[in-house]
Amino acid sequence: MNTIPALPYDYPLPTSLDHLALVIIDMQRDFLEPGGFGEALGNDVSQLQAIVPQLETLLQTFRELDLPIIHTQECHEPNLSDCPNSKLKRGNANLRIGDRSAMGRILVRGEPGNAIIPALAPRPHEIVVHKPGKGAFYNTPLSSILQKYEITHLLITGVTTEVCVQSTMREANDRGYECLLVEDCTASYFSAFKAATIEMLRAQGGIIGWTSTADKICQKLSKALS
Ligand code: TIU
Repeated sequence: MNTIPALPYDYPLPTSLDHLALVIIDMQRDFLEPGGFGEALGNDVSQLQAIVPQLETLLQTFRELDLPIIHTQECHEPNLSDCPNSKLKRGNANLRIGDRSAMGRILVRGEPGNAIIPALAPRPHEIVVHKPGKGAFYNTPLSSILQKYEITHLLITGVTTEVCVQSTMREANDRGYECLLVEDCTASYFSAFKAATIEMLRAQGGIIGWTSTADKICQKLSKALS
C-alpha cells in the first residue's frame, strides 16, 4: 500500500490520489497581518507567517499534480446575521467582528482583511469554503463538496492549529475522513498549544488522525505520480 511517513504510523494513501485533498484553513490577512481579527484578540500575528513557504511548496505540488485543493475563509455576512451573539461579544476586545479596522470590517466577507494572503491566493478553479464557525463543516457546503468529488482523505493545514484547524480535523474525523495534519504547515499564536494539539490528535493510535511534514508528503506524492 502507498503510504506517507507519518506519526503515529504511516498514513495510508487512497488507491487513487484524486480522493486526496489539500485543505488550507483560514490563511487570511485577518489572522496573519496587523490590524485584523487575530491582533484584535491580543495576539502577536507575526509568528503565523513562518509556515507560508512550506505551505506554498505543498500547494504548488498539489497544483502540479492537479489534485483537489480546498481553501477556507472564516467570515460573516455584512449584516452579521450568521454570527452568533456569543461569538460577537467574546474576547473583550476593542475591535470586534464587523468593526472597521485598517483592513476593512473585521472578519466580514469581501473586506480586504478577510482575503486569503496573496502568496496562497486561490486560483479560479480551486474550491473556497466560507465558514462562519471554527470548524469548516458547520453551516457550510463542505460535506457535499467532499461527497461530490469523492474525497476521502484530507491533508489539513493553516491557522490556527488549536482553533479552526483542530476543530475542522475533529469534525472531519467524526464524518469518516482520513485526516493528516501537516505539522510545518500549521501555526498558532501559542507554540505550546500547537505542540499539544499535534500530540493529542495523533495519541491513542491516531485517535483523530496522523501528523507528518510537507517535505515527506511532497516527496511521496511526486513519486506516486511519476
Ligand atoms: N483566535 C484563533 O486562534 N483563531 C480563530 O479565531 N480562527 C481560526 O483559527 N481560523
